[in-house]
Amino acid sequence: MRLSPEVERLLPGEKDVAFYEEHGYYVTPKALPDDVIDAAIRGPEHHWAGERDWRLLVSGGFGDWKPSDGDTIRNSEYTALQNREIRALGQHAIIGAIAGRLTRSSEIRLWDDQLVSKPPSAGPGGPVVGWHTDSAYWMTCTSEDMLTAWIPLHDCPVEMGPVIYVDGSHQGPDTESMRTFNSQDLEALERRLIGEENKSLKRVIALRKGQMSFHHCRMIHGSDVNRGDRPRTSIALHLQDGKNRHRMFLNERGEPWHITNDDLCRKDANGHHTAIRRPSPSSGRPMAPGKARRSGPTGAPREVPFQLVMARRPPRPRPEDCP
Ligand SMILES: O=C(O)CCC(=O)C(=O)O
Repeated sequence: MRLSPEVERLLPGEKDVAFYEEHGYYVTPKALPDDVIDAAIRGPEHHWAGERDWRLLVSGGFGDWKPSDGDTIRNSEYTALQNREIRALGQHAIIGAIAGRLTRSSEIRLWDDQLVSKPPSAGPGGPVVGWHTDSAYWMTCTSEDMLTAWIPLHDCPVEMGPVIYVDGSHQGPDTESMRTFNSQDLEALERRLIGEENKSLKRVIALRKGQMSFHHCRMIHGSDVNRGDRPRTSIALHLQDGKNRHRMFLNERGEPWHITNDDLCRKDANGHHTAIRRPSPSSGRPMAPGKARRSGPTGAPREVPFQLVMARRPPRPRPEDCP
């Protein structure tokens, strides 16, 4: 896609890309116009009220806050596949263009998204997002270069609990098991996962409306209590670079790893999902972990890109759409 000169000016340059590669994050200037954010902000309200513009192919197994869950952190996944306002934001050209620059990739695809809203807390505690890495949840992905655009839907000063990064942690070891998004004891996690010696590497990413912050999939990150006077609402748009492929991954118990994307993504020409262990064409034995492939028409191994199946028909009309 050809970008306008205005968009081109907002893209990270070589110095910014080098910063991202070294530190694991990149904060944009104001890149999303106010009208784009203002249009998107209606999306969460529709979504939380149970309205859906498109239905997902699966109905459980992922974050999906409902009013009966109460006044806690609201974590709703795959909202861009279900809600037109959030999809419009996620499809804004500049997001993919920035992600493409940062990963030096000519192709960026949607992977997942999380609408995260933290209610304000006046008391001693309050909901937080536990220190974690995104890649720890994405074990069926081959790419080491997946990334997330964190997009608050309003000004997000420090007191509202924006995302916090541990500078450079994407280069560290042992981040594969940090599946602790839901852990509520930030301090205990910090002692265990970050350590006293790395405390000074924490970066609190306060943003103005229209700014975004991108982080590497192995980056350790979380967020603290919202001490503001209104909900802190953001979209974490998880993105995959062009080379990402599905792979078989077995957990500690030897069971195949499974995430919702495995159900939402394209199947092969025979209707088989590549996550299913099946005999290799040559040996009749199960394929080795990490080698899940399908055969092309000639029998040559062919990798299958992860590609979400998005409904293409127009969204359902809402009462406010009718004259
Ligand atoms: O919204 C937050 O506080 C955390 C979001 C997050 O985990 C992410 O952007 O990957």
